[in-house]
Amino acid sequence: MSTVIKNGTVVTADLSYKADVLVEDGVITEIGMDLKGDKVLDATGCFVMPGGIDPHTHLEMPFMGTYSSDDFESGTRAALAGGTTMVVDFALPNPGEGLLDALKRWDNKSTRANCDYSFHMAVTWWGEQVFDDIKTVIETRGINTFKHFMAYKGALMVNDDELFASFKRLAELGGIAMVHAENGDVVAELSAKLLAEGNTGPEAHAYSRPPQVEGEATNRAIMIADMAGVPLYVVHTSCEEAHEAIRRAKMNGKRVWGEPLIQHLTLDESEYFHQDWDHAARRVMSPPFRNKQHQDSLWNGLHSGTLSVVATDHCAFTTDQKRFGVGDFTKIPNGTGGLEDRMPMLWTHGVNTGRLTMNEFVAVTSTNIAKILNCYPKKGAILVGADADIVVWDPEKTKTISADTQQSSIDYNVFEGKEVKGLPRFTLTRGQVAVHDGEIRTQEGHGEFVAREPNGHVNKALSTWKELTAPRPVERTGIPATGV
Ligand code: DUC
Ligand code: ZN
Ligand code: ZN
Ligand code: ZN
Repeated sequence: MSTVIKNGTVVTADLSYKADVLVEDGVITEIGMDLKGDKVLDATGCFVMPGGIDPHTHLEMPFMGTYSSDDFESGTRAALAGGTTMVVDFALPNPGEGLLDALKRWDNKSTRANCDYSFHMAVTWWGEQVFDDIKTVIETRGINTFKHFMAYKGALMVNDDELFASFKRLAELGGIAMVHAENGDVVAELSAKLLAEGNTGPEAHAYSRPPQVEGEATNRAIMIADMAGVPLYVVHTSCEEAHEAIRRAKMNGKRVWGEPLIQHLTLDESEYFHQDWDHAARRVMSPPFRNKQHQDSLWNGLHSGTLSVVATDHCAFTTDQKRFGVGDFTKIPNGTGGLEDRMPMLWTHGVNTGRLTMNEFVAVTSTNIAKILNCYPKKGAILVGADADIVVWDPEKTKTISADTQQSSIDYNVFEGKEVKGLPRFTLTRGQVAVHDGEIRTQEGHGEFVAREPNGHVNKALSTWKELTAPRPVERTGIPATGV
């Protein structure tokens, strides 16, 4: 059966034009005027865009003594409700666990996905097995991205020697390094000091992770990646210090990307000073929300192109889970949700305000990351042959965000009460209508794994210089005798 999306305006990362889109067997088979199909979806007044890709989620993740509360079913249902048609989740090995064993756990969880998905692999410890497994993961599992935590000391954090070893291995095999860039040693010390001084509330979380810890780690990761020759993707870039490091790296010809989150773009640090403990704790995530100057920096990066992708770091905990941290802010599970709200919030605060063009919106929500992850144009494109992961976007549709109507399984929403204008009329996942005017028609298990090969990205801007200065001993005459 064929489906035709009629009378809309196709909006891609490059251009906007009037056309119908024909979908057969889950892929786009024709784009043109006056197309016919068995089933018609009316896109009058709407923009027909590539479905969103959220490259940063933590679904049902064991973390800080509990599990994040959205799983692959509720998480991908939330994604589709908001126009996102693919998520990329992080598979996390336990200490000493092999990468392939961790992936097995993620394979099992993800069978419930309502939309397509892929994985990044986390490198949470270093040893011979990880060295070997990276190759197997890249060559046999269709995963080319590897995340390293520079924070969460004593748990997920890896040190600089481990970073360098892993980055070199990835450079050799064509992988991309990713970092959670915060200086974990400094965070640990600041946290202990704050607690000792009686700062136990959620606001201390923000004090314990100032922009400098992120700026320092971002710079360090960029320099280590440069020495290893590996491309670097910096997740959840939240502040000017980190953005500045990425800007400079790009200006110097390094292949480095930055990923602000919708939360950091639209919510600020005042949330942590709210009178209500629950309100503040529900917004505890790392990095924390920042002030307005940092927000401006992130928005500027998106339209100037120094920041490439808007994600969510969707890692949802219930209020009861957040309360593990009453009396000790370091025990509040870190994480906020955003999968359902990323696209409407970015449209409302980006496109409707004039900060982003519609084409830039498509670039930062879908196309850029599809290219970086090497699944373009299967994903991230409205092109013949691409998967029919499509959002038919109604720019006039409005709603007030509320936990009462959300798909996420938690009991609150960090965007509660925010008005959005611009929402999906239809969301299609490989041609199936999963959302129609707010009505959810998702199908558990419909989602398929998206394999991604290495794509030849390198980070070798200084390679000619490196050859000239390759270390070699200078042959000298007249060496003075030693010990005289
Ligand atoms: N930050 C969070 O807030 N949650 C999950 C992991 C992370 O880095
Ligand atoms: Zn992180
Ligand atoms: Zn994360
Ligand atoms: Zn309708």
